[in-house]
Amino acid sequence: MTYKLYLGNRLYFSWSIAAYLMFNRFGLEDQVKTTIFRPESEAALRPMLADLAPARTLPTAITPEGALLNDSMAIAEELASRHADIPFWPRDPLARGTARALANEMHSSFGGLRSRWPVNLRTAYKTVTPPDDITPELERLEEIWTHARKVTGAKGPWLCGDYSIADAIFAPMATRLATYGFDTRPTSKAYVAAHLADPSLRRWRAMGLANEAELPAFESDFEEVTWRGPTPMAAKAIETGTSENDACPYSGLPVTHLMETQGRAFGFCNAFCRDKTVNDPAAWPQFMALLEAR
Ligand SMILES: N[C@@H](CCC(=O)N[C@@H](CS)C(=O)NCC(=O)O)C(=O)O
Repeated sequence: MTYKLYLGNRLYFSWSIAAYLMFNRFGLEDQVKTTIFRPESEAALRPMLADLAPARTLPTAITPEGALLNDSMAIAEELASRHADIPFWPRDPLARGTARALANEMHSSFGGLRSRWPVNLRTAYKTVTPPDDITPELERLEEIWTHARKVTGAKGPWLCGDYSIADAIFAPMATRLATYGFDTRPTSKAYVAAHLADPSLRRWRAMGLANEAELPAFESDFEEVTWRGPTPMAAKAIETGTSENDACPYSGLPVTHLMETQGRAFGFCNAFCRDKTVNDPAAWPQFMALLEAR
């Protein structure tokens, strides 16, 4: 079974992050062929999406039978129906109902935050004072995230027990709070930190930093500060050296591009595989297996 998935620039396209997580975070990454569109602005996007009519929005997933899923929640629900063995939604009915309510509220609301503060995984800004229309939305997020954890008795970092669709759909919002420094309320702070530490999201960001252009249309003039997620293990690309491995940890192909970490050299089959690893080595299990093998 192979899905096709069409997404936007990894650093800026909010719903695309959620759709990627729906495949990557739930173990379906081997069943999907992903295409990334890189328009210079949202306005430049529409002509690029002619083949995704009638909706022409990102994300879009196409099922093996050809159904065109042009909406994040449609992708979520269709995957949940098709893969009953994967707990996209919590199994417990109380937790499931709560997760559905929250996911759908995210999808239909928070227009202030979504329009004023674009997702930007490239950087974080010094905390800005939220405009008046955003403060109630920040309070609402804190309220519903706290409510979900309380009624479902969530003990771990996620809203309704194990990571579910509700968490995937809130991931872009969590990064937004981190980028603009709004992760200050207690539940929000812990929840945002959990997303920023999540390896699936870290891989997406590491790939974005490796491969996506910085687009002025999505950037702000605020003062930039260090990314609010975990500090990545230090690593850098190198031109010469002797790689400990002969085969790329991702593709198995011969090594052509080198990276150094902890005074050791490792090789990859192309610049993208190398650079995504340089950006956050610990997010990549295949690389960590190599690092820890000796
Ligand atoms: N309801 C859609 C919204 C998708 C959406 O608005 N995508 C934007 C980019 S984040 C887009 O494709 N805009 C281009 C356009 O509307 O022409 C979903 O949840 O997936």
